[in-house]
Amino acid sequence: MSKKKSETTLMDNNSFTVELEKHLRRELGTSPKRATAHDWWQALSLTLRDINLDQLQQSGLDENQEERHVCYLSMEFLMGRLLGDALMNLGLYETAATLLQSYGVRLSDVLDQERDMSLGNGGLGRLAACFMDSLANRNIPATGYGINYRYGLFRQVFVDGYQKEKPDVWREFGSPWETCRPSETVEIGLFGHMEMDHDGNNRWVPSKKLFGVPWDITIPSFGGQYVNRLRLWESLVGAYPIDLDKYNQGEYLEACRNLVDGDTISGVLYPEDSTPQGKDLRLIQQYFFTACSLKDIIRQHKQRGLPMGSLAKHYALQLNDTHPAIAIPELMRLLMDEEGMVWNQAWAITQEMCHYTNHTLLPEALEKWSASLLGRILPRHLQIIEMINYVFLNGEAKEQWGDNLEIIQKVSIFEELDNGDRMIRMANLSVIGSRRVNGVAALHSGLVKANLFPEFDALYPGKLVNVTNGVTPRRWLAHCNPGLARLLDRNIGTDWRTDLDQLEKLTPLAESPDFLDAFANVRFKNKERLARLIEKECKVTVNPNALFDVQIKRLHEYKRQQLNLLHIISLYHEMLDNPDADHTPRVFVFGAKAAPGYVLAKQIILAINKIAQVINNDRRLDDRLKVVFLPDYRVSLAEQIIPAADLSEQISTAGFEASGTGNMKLGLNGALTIGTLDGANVEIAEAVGDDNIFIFGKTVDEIAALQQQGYNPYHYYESNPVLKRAIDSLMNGSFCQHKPDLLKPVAEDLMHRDQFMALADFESYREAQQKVSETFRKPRLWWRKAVLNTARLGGFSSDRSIADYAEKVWGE
Ligand code: Z16
Repeated sequence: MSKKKSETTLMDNNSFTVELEKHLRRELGTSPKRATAHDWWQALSLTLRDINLDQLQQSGLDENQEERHVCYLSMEFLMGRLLGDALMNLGLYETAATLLQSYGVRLSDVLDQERDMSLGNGGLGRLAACFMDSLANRNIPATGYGINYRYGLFRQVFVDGYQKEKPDVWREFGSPWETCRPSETVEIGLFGHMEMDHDGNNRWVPSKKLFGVPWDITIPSFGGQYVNRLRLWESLVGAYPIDLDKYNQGEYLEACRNLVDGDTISGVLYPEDSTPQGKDLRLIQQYFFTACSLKDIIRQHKQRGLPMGSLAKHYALQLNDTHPAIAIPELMRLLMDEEGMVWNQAWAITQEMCHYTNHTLLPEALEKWSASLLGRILPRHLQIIEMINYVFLNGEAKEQWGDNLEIIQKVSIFEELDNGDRMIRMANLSVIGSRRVNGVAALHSGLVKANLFPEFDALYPGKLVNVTNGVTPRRWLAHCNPGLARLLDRNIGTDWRTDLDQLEKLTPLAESPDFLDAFANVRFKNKERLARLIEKECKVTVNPNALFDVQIKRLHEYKRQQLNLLHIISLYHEMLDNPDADHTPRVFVFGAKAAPGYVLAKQIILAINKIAQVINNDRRLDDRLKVVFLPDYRVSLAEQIIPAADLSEQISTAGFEASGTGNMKLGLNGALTIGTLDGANVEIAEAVGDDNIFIFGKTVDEIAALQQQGYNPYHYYESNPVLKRAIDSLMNGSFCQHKPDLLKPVAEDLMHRDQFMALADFESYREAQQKVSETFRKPRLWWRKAVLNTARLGGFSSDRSIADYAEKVWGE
């Protein structure tokens, strides 16, 4: 391949056809004439994977020897589908469409064959995927390290309005995107005990061995020139996991035990978003992928002939939340026990290599492991953590705070329980062991400093920083919204894909009626497309001229889907009271999965579904109000909803949503935001201007003050007749005549507990929603605001986030 040719596309049409047909014949044993849509999907994916693998050899590996390699450690990578994005990145979309057409096959049908790669829960996992994309686009040599779960996040179906979980069978017969690298298998230990060797040193003798087999996925930049790698570990117990002694004694089931155990570790993703469960299998998963990744890094470093002392100079570890925080004691163990370093040298390297991203302030979401549990699985690591804590408390901490017991107890890695056990605070360990700690939005990072880690901020000035999240414009604009992409190309050129600040050029066009019409036209087509999907999935007919009001995110009390629901009920009542008034037609769209054990979240799903059923079938409304809950919300579904959203619901209680990233995706595609001053909403409001966003609700300070004085939701219920009527209708069975008590738990929680103060923000929310309705009735005004949203959100590209990490976190 010549350099010149590779500047436009990496492969010409003829070679592409040849490669594709070769895969059809040799990998799938079929031919273009007989191939099914699924065969075409596999063959196309393999062809693109090959192009990426060729480029991978030329990127990161030989060049950039001097540049620091970024290792992004994450339990979750929510990649979604890969083919459409890859075709776009490699400039082969049209080529593929035309070629398939010549065989009478539609590319869209082929793309639909792909199952989402749902190896993540929500924001944190999708952020990791966007960051992989942006690292490649910034030409930063990087590897994403994670787990090759056999089953990703459960598939969601509704039965009588209840959420039911089904297994996510995403790669039953392998995935064309994954390449196994058995020769780079690593071995790790678990359990066992400590022994004293003849030099008086402690030695860990693990009683279990576990193998990690790497599966690689290529991550191309836009244009395909630069390629990085995502490396996901699969667990295996032993190269030959059948116990032959037992086998020979006829104990076949026992003989296969290791097979089962090996499969279990990387078997399934834990489905909790921001509520860790503290189960030992989860800790083993965390250690498994972290230890495999560190072994892999050290092996590469040695292969390059570099001395261990320079490890931190060549590698930066980014810990995505505390899930991989066991990397800190594991790195210490490797450097001391395996490489023979003394404590201080190992600690200096560890502290220079590690960087930790915090994604939440919710106390229940901060990971803590029981010391006895951790000590049973990883005895050596417990010792090292104790030593880290000892050195810290008797050194830096003592110097700073003397004998101030209250502070010492707060900054200690260990929390002493009344029952005698101790809990290991993984966040404290991560802050102490890292060079930088970052929050994910300006407001959040401020709260991390002021409320979560004020002592650490005082002790380590400059360690705590902010890097505001971002989203990749390749997937979340160019690929998911081709209509808007074409409109942008015609009006501001094509560079926005890799330089999202170019969107600023749209600002003057917001004053052009022709442009506004064209913009609205693109949006109308997207809404028609979503309407068809809603018809198919929910059997509900919606009017594409209505306002599409969208809330898509995990179901969580703090995200307040309940607040949205209360507003919907109040609109319903208003329409029934004044059937002849000129109501703005609305379609409410929900997408959300609840953690299987989160009872209240599941009840909220049930409530939305039941209310939807009543409203959608009420003839009196003249189709002016519809509510749909699209099942199985996931990346590929988000790609269809987002380009069609008019209003983006970002209504969390101020101070609880660390950043949010859906807010960025929706705004970029031209939705207006209705939101609280929480997470990245604050920066979004600054960027788009107060006139182009609907802000409501209590601020962080007001919420804190209310909490302080003792929050009483019943007071709001009693004193607001609209609110009272909405909650009463949940209580009295208006939405489920034959089971009148069904939605009571949701109503009762709101009236008597309401942990996230939905009732306190209800009136302000309703007023903001009234402004939304009024504005939507003036299309010119509405679309002008929408265009300005797109124009001013360029700063929320994950390319910018990665540039910030390079500068503020991994750099000097
Ligand atoms: C998660 O997705 C997030 C936080 C967390 O503690 C655990 C999980 Cl699985 C989310 C935040 O809730 C969200 O505000 C943020 O935008 C996202 O992480 C990425 O930073």
